[in-house]
Amino acid sequence: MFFTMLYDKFDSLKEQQLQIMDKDGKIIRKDLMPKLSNDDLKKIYYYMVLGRAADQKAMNLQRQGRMGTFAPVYGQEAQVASAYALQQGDWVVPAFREHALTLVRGMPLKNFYLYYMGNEIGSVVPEDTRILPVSVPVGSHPIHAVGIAWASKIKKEKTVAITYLGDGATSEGEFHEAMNFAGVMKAPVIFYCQNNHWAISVPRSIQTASKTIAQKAVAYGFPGIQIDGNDIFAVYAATKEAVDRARNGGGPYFIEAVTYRFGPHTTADDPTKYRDEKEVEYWKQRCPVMRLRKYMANLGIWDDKQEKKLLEKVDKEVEKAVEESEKTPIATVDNVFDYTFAQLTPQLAEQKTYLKKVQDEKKARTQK
Ligand SMILES: Cc1ncc(C[n+]2csc(CCOP(=O)(O)OP(=O)(O)O)c2C)c(N)n1
Ligand SMILES: [Mg+2]
Repeated sequence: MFFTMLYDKFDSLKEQQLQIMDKDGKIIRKDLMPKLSNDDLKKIYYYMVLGRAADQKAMNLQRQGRMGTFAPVYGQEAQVASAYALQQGDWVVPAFREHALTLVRGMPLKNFYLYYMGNEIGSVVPEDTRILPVSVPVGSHPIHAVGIAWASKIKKEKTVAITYLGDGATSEGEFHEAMNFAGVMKAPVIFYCQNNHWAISVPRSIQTASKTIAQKAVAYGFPGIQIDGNDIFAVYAATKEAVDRARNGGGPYFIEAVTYRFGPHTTADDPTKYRDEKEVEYWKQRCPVMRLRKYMANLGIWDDKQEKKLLEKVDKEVEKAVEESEKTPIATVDNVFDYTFAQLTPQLAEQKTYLKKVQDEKKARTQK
């Protein structure tokens, strides 16, 4: 068998969570350990650290008024390992807290800054990169992923689509439409739900009466698995199984990655108003970055000197990306309107004409 049927071992109805590495970086399920070389581990670690550094910088920029509101990935960096299980040609359909993993798939870091600086150019992905733009409307994008996956199946492309969503998104009607559609069409799509316990101030406990979020997949006729979403080995193994299965005609797969956001929902939120600091502390003991670092240190492939060098390297990358994004000219009105619809709706055409007029008037004023 080309895949290990992890979901058979971890029945989502029984509240069992797939965990391969414990919170201290020790391997507790050697039998389920995925094949990742030391080089792979270092790469995954690099993207996680880069994601965290990019976040920290973005937070400072927002506080300085140089960037708009954004949703930090802080605490959820193990998402990187899921993108690492994809192949060239596979599609990523993100929500709004996935900037760490999009880097793995070739999204330039400066796009993240551009987007949240309000520059539409940030949504322009490189030609060979299959990532959809950030989707802020909660739960509306999984259905796009299913459509893309279905198209890939019809075209016999052998590519898969993976969509990322939060625990809160599973309460939206479109999420259920997407799940149903995926199951019926046997679309090669993976739903990767980052259950970070909160949807802004709404806790997971009142989001759904289901014991696990993963078990929702059962009702739609495909496997669902709950995993430790801060364990890069569990993340990689489950996503790899899901991707291989989908690519080989097995249809959709649902992964509930149990994780936690350490920071605010967005820069406009104050989590101390609704959650206990003790909860945050509990999860910080399970930090995905720290766990992988401990594992690599125990293996003898990582030390303080390498860590220092890496931090310096990512800081430079972050500074360069910010500099480039601040130097990029603001998107034109055409950039904003020309890429979503082949033919603009009458309302959009009217808005475009209006904005062009405003832009021309502004240009004329500044030239005087
Ligand atoms: C359709 C819609 N309703 C409400 C919002 C406001 N909103 C933005 S994020 C969010 C919570 C999302 O929670 P979850 O899906 O768990 O993702 P997380 O933010 O935890 O990553 C809400 C209600 C929105 N953006 N779109
Ligand atoms: Mg959430």
